[in-house]
Amino acid sequence: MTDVSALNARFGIKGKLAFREGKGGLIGIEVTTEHSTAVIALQGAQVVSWIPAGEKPVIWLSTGSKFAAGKSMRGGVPVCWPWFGAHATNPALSAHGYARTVPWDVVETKALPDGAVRLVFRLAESDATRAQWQFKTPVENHITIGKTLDVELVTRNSDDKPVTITEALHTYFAIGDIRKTTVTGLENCDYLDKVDAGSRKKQSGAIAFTMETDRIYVNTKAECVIEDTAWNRRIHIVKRGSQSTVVWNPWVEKSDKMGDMGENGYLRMLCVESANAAENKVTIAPGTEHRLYVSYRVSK
Ligand code: TA6
Repeated sequence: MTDVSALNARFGIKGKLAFREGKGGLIGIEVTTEHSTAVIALQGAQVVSWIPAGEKPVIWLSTGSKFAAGKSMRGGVPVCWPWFGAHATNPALSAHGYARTVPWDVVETKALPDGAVRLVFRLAESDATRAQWQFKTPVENHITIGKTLDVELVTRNSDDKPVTITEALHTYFAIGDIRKTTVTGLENCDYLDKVDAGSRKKQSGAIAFTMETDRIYVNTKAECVIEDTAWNRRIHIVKRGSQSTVVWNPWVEKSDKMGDMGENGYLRMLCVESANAAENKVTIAPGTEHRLYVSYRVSK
């Protein structure tokens, strides 16, 4: 179902949740609660905005982002699945998998007793997806909009053999100034430094940003905190079912080359991605499921 009026008839919630046709013909879902507002793109089941009441936006979306069927959006909470980064064997396949650029179906929308709104999406499999991924692994994205933003990616193995995936909730956070921002929680963690030929290093102290930064922290279940001194706030990142945390800022040269980061976009964004990547790939036994969960909140 991709017709806005039919979606509103079946899944709309008066005063809380409405489907709209957005830029590039993509369908957006506008969620309004007493605690926060959000916008979710149906393509990729991708949160593209989350604004707690009385706060600045927490999720960043580039002013230069493209909006078109089959194209990834620059910002929000992209779902990287069923692989993270380059495909292991086929360079012709898109980095970060296909989940973020294909249609998803709405399974359920619900107004919760605490004032939050919950949405469940399922990736719409097709010949195009099956051509890239031959396993029977239905995947859902469960999103709760409330005092926190909770996202849970659920992969079920309906196949008769184990299936191995890598994945990430590739979240772009909005910050005041990357040069005045640090990340805590990953002290003493090993990481693979993608701007230094993937060499393995150990984190010493908080992460500060003075150049392109692209690191996969491995074997960590730690909560992270983005310390945003420019906007005088903290963003707390809690996760479950994730052994990797990716920290990325493209800095100025790469940002200019990317073409969809907007004017000096790199200054106002930071990716802290809850993932299972590199050595932390996940093998799901037949008949079982794997859940990757994050919860975001802000504090002063
Ligand atoms: O998660 C960090 C990263 O893998 C970077 O290396 C950079 O490529 C970024 O993702 C953006 O990837 P995308 O495919 O969305 O342009």
